[in-house]
Amino acid sequence: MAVKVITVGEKILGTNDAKAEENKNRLEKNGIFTINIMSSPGAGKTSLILAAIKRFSRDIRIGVVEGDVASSVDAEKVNALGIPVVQINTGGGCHLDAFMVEKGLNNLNLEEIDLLFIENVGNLICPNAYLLGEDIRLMIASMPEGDDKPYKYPAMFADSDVVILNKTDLLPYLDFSEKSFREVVTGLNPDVIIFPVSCKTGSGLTAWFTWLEGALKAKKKSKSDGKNKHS
Ligand SMILES: Nc1nc2c(ncn2[C@@H]2O[C@H](COP(=O)(O)OP(=O)(O)O)[C@@H](O)[C@H]2O)c(=O)[nH]1
Ligand SMILES: [Mg+2]
Ligand SMILES: [Zn+2]
Repeated sequence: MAVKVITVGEKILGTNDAKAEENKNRLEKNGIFTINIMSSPGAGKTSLILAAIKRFSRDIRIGVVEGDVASSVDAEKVNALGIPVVQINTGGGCHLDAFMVEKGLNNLNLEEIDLLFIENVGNLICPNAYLLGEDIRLMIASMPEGDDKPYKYPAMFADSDVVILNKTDLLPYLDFSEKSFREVVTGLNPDVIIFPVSCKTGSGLTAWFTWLEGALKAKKKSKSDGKNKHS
């Protein structure tokens, strides 16, 4: 099936949070665990999503909202694996907002999704300022970007629940200190969980998948506890 592409304009920040809350309630009602994936362009958002699809799609119903300035190349890759996906084109906008995500949700069958990935355009400056309705915010930093990025873009690291440090396979070619990276990131965000991985070799992905499985189970449990309370 062809990928659905929606072109959207940007809304002002003030009204975003109310719409994000609406999205969150809608996603909650459908028992969907939602991950907002942020990073610079090329850090590995699509690669991480595709790896999770390959690992989990037999057991877990996955859906994807792809946000890009233009094109549907990432959505085509997800679509090729038979996963429901909708492409949002921001037409120049450098982040997704809750209104754009709502349009995406309108084009997915939410009753048939347990885990939703939102790929959030690609920049380290502003996406953290826009709630979308997600359960967790995941930031990908890749080793070739350098270990000083948390100094330069502190808000992105401070506002994330999980940091994936990708492209560890390239370490032999780089001057990257994981120790220094960790120190700065945990200084900004003491509760953050950091997973060093390589989407290329698969190294480190098991730890991330195990964490994700745990989060999905906890979500399911809180949903069934909530149901029992109200019955
Ligand atoms: N060496 C290496 N390359 C990677 C890794 N993960 C992704 N890439 C490559 O980095 C480029 C950008 O990846 P992509 O997932 O499209 O990044 P996105 O723009 O954040 O979605 C592609 O050429 C990927 O094949 C990795 O762990 N190691
Ligand atoms: Mg991508
Ligand atoms: Zn922006």
